[in-house]
Amino acid sequence: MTKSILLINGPNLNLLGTREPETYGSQTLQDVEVMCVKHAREKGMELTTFQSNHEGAIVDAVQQSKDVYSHLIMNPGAYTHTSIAIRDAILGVDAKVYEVHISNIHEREEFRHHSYISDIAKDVFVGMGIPGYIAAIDAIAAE
Ligand code: CA2
Repeated sequence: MTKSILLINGPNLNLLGTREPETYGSQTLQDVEVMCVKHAREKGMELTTFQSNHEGAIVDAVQQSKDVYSHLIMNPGAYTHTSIAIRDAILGVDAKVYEVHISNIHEREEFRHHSYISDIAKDVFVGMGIPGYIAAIDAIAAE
């Protein structure tokens, strides 16, 4: 079966490349999305992108991914640390979930140390910068 990936980025990740380059790099979200689509295609997979600043819209996207995508790559942004709703939506789909964080959430403020997603994710990539998204695509290709 061809693997199909939905890449979901959460709140404020639309600001990538516009500020805080020391934490989040200098590539824009569009740069990252184009790079991920190309990289997935090179590995023989289809990747679709989605970004929202709204928790409910992310819940909707996860629900609607059911039976459409075999894998989700998710950077839920700050909702990582707060959202039982996104966790519950993930538990309702069969897709394997790979969690990505550009920064190392475990070396930042205490409130970023806990993720509601990590224990239900197949793998977690933190603190690798933007290449963490590529690492997640490679991990899916290698399954
Ligand atoms: O390290 C990550 O990828 C985070 O998911 C990013 C979230 C943060 O709340 C998480 O704790 C860790 C914040 C995203 C903010 O993105 C920006 C990007 C550029 C400029 C400003 C914000």
